[in-house]
This record gives sequence, C-alpha cells and structure tokens, in this order.
Amino acid sequence: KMKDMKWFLDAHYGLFIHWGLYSLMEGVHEGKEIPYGAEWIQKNAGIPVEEYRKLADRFNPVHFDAADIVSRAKKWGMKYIVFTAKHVDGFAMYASKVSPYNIMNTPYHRDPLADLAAECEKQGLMLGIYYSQNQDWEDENGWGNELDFKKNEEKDFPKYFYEKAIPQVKELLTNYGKVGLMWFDTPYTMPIELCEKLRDVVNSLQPDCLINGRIGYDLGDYREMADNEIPVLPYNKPWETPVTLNNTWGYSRVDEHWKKPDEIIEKLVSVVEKGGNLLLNIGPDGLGNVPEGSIAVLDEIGAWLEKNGES
Ligand code: FUL
Repeated sequence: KMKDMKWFLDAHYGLFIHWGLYSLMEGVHEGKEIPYGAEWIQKNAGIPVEEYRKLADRFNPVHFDAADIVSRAKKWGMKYIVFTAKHVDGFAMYASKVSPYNIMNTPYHRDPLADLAAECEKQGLMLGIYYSQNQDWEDENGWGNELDFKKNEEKDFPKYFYEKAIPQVKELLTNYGKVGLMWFDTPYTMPIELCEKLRDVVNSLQPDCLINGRIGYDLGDYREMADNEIPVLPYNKPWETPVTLNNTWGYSRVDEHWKKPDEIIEKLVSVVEKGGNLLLNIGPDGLGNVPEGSIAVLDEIGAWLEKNGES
C-alpha cells in the first residue's frame, strides 16, 4: 500500500525539538565549552555513563509548556513537529515501560511527549518522533559507547535492538495516537536486515507513518539531507533538511550565534522551490524554556510568512 504523503508534501516547514538530559549541561563540562552539538556532550566530553545518568536526578523542567510550543509553531507557520523521544544518549523523554532510563524517573515525573501529542492533535499540527535506533550510549549493546562498554564490533547489537529499540518504537507508535513520521538517525553500519525489520514494525503499527531517510539503505519514504544541507538542484523524491538556528541542536548557553531571519527565509524559499521541507530546530534548556534568541528569529520569520507566504 502506498502511504499518504500529502500532508508532508504540503507542509514545507516544521519544528524540530532537541531536548533531553544533555540540555541541563548547557554545552559546558567542568567549566569548559565542549565543541560540536551540545546533545553529544556525554561522548564529546568523555563523561562516564554512571556520571551522566545522574543528570536524571535533577531533571525537573517545570517550564516546559507543550501548549505554548505548539501554538507558537503554528504562529511561526509550521505544519509539523518532530520531538526527540530518545537521542543518542539513550534517555527516553517519554514514559517508557521498556527501560527505566526515562523521564518518569526524574523529579519531573511527567510525559512531555504525551503533552505534545495531545496539543498537536488539538491544535492541528502533525506529530513526528525522533528515535535514535542505532546509537544508544546507556545500553551496553547499543552502538556508540566504547568508553563504558565493549568495542562496537564486540557488542551484542541484536540484543539491544530486539530488547530495547524495537519495543520502544512499538511504545511510541502505540501510545501517542497518530504519528506522522518516525525520524531515525545515524544508522552508520547497522545491518540491512535490522533496518528492514524496523521499517516493517513501523509500517505494521501505523501504515501511513512516514519513515525518514536516515533509517539507512534508502529504505525511507523520503530523503533526508545532511544536517543543514540544501541541495543545489530540485530533488526528484520527497525530501527534508534539518536546520539549526545556531550551531548546535541541544541547548547551549555558550552558543548565541543565531542565524539572521533573512538567512533562514532565504533557505526556506530555496527549500520550497526545490520541493522539500525545512525542519528548523529549537533546543529548550534544562528547565524547558525555549531560548529567547530562537524565539526572536522564529517570530520574525513567522511575520514574514504571514505577509508573503502561501502556507
Ligand atoms: C545528527 C545528530 O548527530 C545530531 O545530534 C542531530 O540529532 C542531527 C539532527 O542529526 O546527525
């Protein structure tokens, strides 16, 4: 059965939300700014998992306001939201029964994905879910953590895959209503059989749920460009490009290098002309606040779209 892609082809513009335990670290470890994405700080700063996981003990983002974020996204002209349910650190930002490493076991003790899903439904935006299927730095068999666990090649990856990744993807596609797309990432050398298995699980649970290109091996329903990449020519298949407003996905207190609204508008126009979607990122902080710098830029783009856009 062919999937119904109309909403995606019509969307043009979506909101990416990178938010997790790493947001508490704000891009800084032991007083030092850690370069590259703040959401990768566990690895980039060489933090042992037993230390990193302690962030959960003080994760209490009481300012996170799903209704506010969804209504802002609408006002900004966006048609869908993609939320990091589990990023490479392996921490589930939703109520997971599969792994205790999840947001219910923090002082916050609340499921932000449930809140976002309800608001998307209510306010008429499509919900997408980011899930790191290959990398998981908390699971001894997930790809990527060679500091605390065995070398990647020596791990029992299928054990992680069948006992954590697949069951969590099933939770995500069962407990949050209609999911417009599953956003997978960094597949690296994941074996094709497992990527196909993952695709089949998504398709069997929600036949119209789109799968992005980073599932690997061209198994996705649309092509995912590289981070911040805009192709020179129109692309002959549905596509999307994820774009940052500064130089990181996760929140960083030291990165205030906000792109100018004009620069993003130019990118958006270029993406739309070439038949793609722009997925523009915000990184809420450890309390759940959306950085003022990104709100200012997004407000201006939204005002421009209201005047000039057709969407
Ligand atoms: C990348 C990841 O490594 C980043 O952390 C981020 O999630 C970006 C959208 O995709 O490949």
